[in-house]
Amino acid sequence: MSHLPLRLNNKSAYFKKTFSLLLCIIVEVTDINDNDPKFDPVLVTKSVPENAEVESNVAEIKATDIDSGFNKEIRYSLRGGEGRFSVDPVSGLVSLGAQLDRETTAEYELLVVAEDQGRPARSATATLQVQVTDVNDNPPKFSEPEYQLEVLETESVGATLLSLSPLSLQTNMFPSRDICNGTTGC
Ligand SMILES: [Ca+2]
Ligand SMILES: [Ca+2]
Ligand SMILES: [Ca+2]
Repeated sequence: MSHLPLRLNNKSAYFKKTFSLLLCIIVEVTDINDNDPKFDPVLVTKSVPENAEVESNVAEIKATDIDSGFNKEIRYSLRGGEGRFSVDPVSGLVSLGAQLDRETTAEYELLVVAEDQGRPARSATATLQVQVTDVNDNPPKFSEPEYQLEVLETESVGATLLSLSPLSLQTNMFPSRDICNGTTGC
């Protein structure tokens, strides 16, 4: 809004007197929605343990908009994430919407959309990468529930009969065991 003073002069020869009038004109510049919302940064990476509680906070992704009024009022929404995440439409706070399982999905890539309330609306996106970290929540398992062997009675003591590798669903945990023709290790 600007105030523009205008001075009008009226010099009358008859009255030999000067009258002046000060007129104030108010010019109000109305905003148009000519700016997109902006994320900074546009890529956020977060680590979340697979046993994190539902509704716990994951990240706060904020955008700004230099317009005014409705043209800068931002609402947030999410794309992707298989329904396991939700975002507060006003604050941009991303939280866990369902239980995670690293052994099923170890990483999610979400698109956070910020849309202003102008007419027409303008929008921007940011990427949120969620890396699900491992928790020791699975016991080791053998690939078969039962193994059968035939062993010659002439088999020498200490010979390897079967090599078993119990499979673990956890990361970096693949123990192995040899079954030998004896009561102790081969
Ligand atoms: Ca504007
Ligand atoms: Ca805007
Ligand atoms: Ca696990």
